[in-house]
Amino acid sequence: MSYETIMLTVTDGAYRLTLNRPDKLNSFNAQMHEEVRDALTRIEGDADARVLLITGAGRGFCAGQDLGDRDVNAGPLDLSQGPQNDYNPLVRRLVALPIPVVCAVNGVAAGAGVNIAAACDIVVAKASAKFAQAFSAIGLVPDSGGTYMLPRLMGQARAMAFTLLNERLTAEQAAAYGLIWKAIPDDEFGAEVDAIIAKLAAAPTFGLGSAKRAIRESWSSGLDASLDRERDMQKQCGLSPDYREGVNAFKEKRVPRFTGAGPV
Ligand code: LHQ
Repeated sequence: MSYETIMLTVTDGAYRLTLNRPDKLNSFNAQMHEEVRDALTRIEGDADARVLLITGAGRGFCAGQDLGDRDVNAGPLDLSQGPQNDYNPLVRRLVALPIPVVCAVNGVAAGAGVNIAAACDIVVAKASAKFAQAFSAIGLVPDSGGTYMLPRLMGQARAMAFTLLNERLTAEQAAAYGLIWKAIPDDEFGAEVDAIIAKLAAAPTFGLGSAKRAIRESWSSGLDASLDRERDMQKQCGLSPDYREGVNAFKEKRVPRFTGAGPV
């Protein structure tokens, strides 16, 4: 499939997916959902994938659903279709990807745009970027996992006020609240994102993917189950060539050369 609403590149296992409807602040329409689905299928099927970056073209990251896509005056609409067919599978796939997913919030994020970012593993934002939950302004409930991720990341008091008041957060606030990893000065943003992606593309991917899964699964389990999960995952990681390479490189005081592979 060739893409019109996204861009997808891959170099040395580092995928970069750019939402590309800048005149609509990269809001999602049906075509964009279809193209993102196709891109994720490609990435999921690539055993050499090491990291995925999601970002936006132009001055925005993503303004959520394209509000021009539906005629709200044409009769009752079934809004469960968007979450069911598009947003829920997207969030589930990002969370399940066995590689780190980095979100580079290059400008305003609103509605599902915030919650898709929150579903990614590492989120950085341009210092000038803003975050707006937006749903409450049009009488909707946050979807795309917002009611799950936001209270866990920010705490309920902040998640609730962010949602109900629809106040815009600056990137600095978002970082201070735990919604994102960090805000980066605008003029350093591209270089720092590149450095994060380069680091993750050269990392022991199986171990990172295991850590991602262990942290995410801890949200729905207790300490005992988490300890058991860590034990079982450590067994698998210990059988990976990257474990041996990491220890050998440490002892030999050299830079490790990781392949990303799992147990062999
Ligand atoms: C847009 C949009 C947009 C179209 C800006 N659509 N054009 C799931 C399931 C089912 C149904 C509903 O939705 C969902 C998930 C959702 O995400 S619902 C929430 C949808 N998103 C919003 O409600 C956000 C609406 N946008 C905004 O509040 C503001 O535009 C933000 C805060 C994103 C940016 O504000 P500004 O920086 O002041 O920019 P702007 O408002 O001037 O927008 C720039 C252009 O982008 C403008 O077009 P124009 O032709 O006038 O330059 C906007 O119309 C367009 N745009 N968001 N979601």
